[in-house]
Amino acid sequence: MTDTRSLLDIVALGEPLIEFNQTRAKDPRDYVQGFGGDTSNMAIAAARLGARAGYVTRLGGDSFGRLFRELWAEEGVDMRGVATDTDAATGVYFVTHGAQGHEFSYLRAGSAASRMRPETLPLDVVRSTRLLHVSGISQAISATACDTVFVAVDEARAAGALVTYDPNLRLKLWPLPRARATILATMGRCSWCVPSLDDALVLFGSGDAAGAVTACHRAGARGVVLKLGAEGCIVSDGVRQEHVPAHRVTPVDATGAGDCFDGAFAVRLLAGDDPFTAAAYANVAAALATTGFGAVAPLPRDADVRAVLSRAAA
Ligand code: KDG
Repeated sequence: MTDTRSLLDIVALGEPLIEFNQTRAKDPRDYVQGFGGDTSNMAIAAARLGARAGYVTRLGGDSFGRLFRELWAEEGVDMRGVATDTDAATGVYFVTHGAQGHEFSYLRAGSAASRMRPETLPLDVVRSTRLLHVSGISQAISATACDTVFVAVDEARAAGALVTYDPNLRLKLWPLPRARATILATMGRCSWCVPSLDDALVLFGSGDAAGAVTACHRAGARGVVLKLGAEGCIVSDGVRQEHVPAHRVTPVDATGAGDCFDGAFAVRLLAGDDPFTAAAYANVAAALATTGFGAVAPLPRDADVRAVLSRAAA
């Protein structure tokens, strides 16, 4: 008989990053310390929205690694898949804000997470989830992390899990031809590919939103959600395609909004929503995530999202 206590709804795999986010104070050297890392953001978003979420990564044996363990414990994110490398560091990134939006600067080369490799993958965790979430960043940080993602995806699928995949293209981490080859190969293995329009246009070289959805399907993605930022998203289950409008807010910082969308979409899919309804919920969650500073602090709870949805329906 299966021990249902060990089953998780959602497991994300990747690299958590300690965040230093530039404040709007007069001194541009003022930063507030927070937490980031796309897949960790996704797992926390999913936990706040009611899922049994877990995370797979490696942390450094440093105070930043300990901060992450405290954070995930507070957020109820299962850490059976988290290991510590005493001789490596936890990655860090800085967020600065300018006319073009936010910019990331990384201190992560050689980090503990980049040392992930297939032999150390916690197979029990990956095989005991209903949905695995991975990203292009999880693959870009090192060749062994990339191999680990492929093994995790194959193992999760073999165990019957859904796989969601956000290409999260970061050209500071890898060159476009390698990113493109890896990302297209991964699209062919996922249940739902959830790219941003900006990333898709770079990946596919040209085109428009409709062309990007078609290109993701051609690469093998069974379902596609193309995230359009303030314009909402386009959802295609391979048969039906629909534009799902955004919830309008006044954004303060969009860091992590796409990750919040991914978490919310996954939570609602697993709860039994059709993908269009799940995307409408995720649009609201992602919009609320832009109303505060940092990737994690403003992630909403289910009640916050429901309050907006019921106001809109009234
Ligand atoms: O989506 C937000 C993430 O990009 C941010 O938290 C940092 O994971 C990060 C990265 O590698 O850019």
